[in-house]
Amino acid sequence: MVIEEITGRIARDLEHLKQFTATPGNGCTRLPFTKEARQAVDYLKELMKDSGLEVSEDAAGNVIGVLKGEDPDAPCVMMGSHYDSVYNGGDYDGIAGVICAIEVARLLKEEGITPKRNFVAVGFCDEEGTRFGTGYFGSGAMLGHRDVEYTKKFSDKDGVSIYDAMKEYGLDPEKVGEAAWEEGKIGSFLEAHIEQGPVLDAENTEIGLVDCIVGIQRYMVTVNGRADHAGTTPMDMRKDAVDAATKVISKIADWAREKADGTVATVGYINTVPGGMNIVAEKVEFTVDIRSRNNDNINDIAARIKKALEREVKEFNGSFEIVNKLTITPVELSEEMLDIMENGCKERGYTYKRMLSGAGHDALEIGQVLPTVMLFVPSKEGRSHCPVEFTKYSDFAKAAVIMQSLAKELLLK
Ligand code: HGY
Ligand code: MN
Ligand code: MN
Repeated sequence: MVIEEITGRIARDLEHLKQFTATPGNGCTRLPFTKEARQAVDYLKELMKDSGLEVSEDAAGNVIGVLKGEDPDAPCVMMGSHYDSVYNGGDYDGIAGVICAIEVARLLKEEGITPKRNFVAVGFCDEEGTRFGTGYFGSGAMLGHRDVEYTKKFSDKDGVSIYDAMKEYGLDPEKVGEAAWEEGKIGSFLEAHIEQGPVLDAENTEIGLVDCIVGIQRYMVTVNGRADHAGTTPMDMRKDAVDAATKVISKIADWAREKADGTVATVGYINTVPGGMNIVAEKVEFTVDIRSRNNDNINDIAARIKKALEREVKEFNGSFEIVNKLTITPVELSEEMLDIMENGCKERGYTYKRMLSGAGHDALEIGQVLPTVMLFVPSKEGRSHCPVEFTKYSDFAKAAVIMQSLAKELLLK
């Protein structure tokens, strides 16, 4: 199969998937357990079936296609990514990695490879954590890291819990534990993904070989003040949650700038309640997303945020809550598999570089416990998590070819 034909197939599939968004014309919004997720999953199932895979959907909402090996009980080679998106995101984040996995299965079959072990293509649900503020729900469930209590603990902006959203979607959240694979059944995990950053595009490099993924901690902070009249309440009588919260928020970026190792910190969401312009806010909610290759940096910034909150709320005898929504440590990826992919790039004359991933991925969750590797393709001007996100289809074809050669080596061992 020549690269142009592979490019054509990938283009056909990704173009078709673009329509499954809740915000047509304004990027991809495909949140877990929604109509758009259902539409995308149904299409992925069709593609997997047409590619001769054994198709299923698990108790967590992941979609799975199996290319049977001689010994189906041997630890499988799994490849995939997520089919959900952020609000108004791009058309390639996650979903392109799912299509690359299906393309690898197609290429293995067309080459007439009879694998010694199963090759499993997977589309994970809710990697982003956008709807419920968490992350890695599908891949976490597959590893047995998500239970019924977890599904009841987190809710979306409308107060719908993961538990209720799963029920509405047609899943039984009481059975989420059934999505877990028995220990030893997954031998390795491969993920192709857009870089979502500027490095490859700026350096005109075709392939990123990811050797490390940053750790992440995510928090939802609520600062409690007192609702008052904005006009009649003297400044020294206020319990002003916005004043306190913004004094803390304004320091977070500088605390990250002081660090090295790709340390970043983001306040992506701020909300005042009740949100009237002539009301001193009763409370302020804001999120914090802290990442670094060095876990000590993440812990240090989280500790400084808590300390600053204590100091600021003490000023007006207020209070705050800080809920941890995600804690995951940095992961070093498989040198052995990176070397195989590096040889694949050399054989095909693709330019490549080893690099850090500042974005979390299902590979971050799975890499905590299993041999894992990631491959990046360039993002135009490094833009992602926005409608202008763009990657050439021919780049995905290169990713599929490199990953297929890696998968083949692992499947014939
Ligand atoms: O947020 C991330 O790093 C990824 O896009 N889920
Ligand atoms: Mn993303
Ligand atoms: Mn992603």
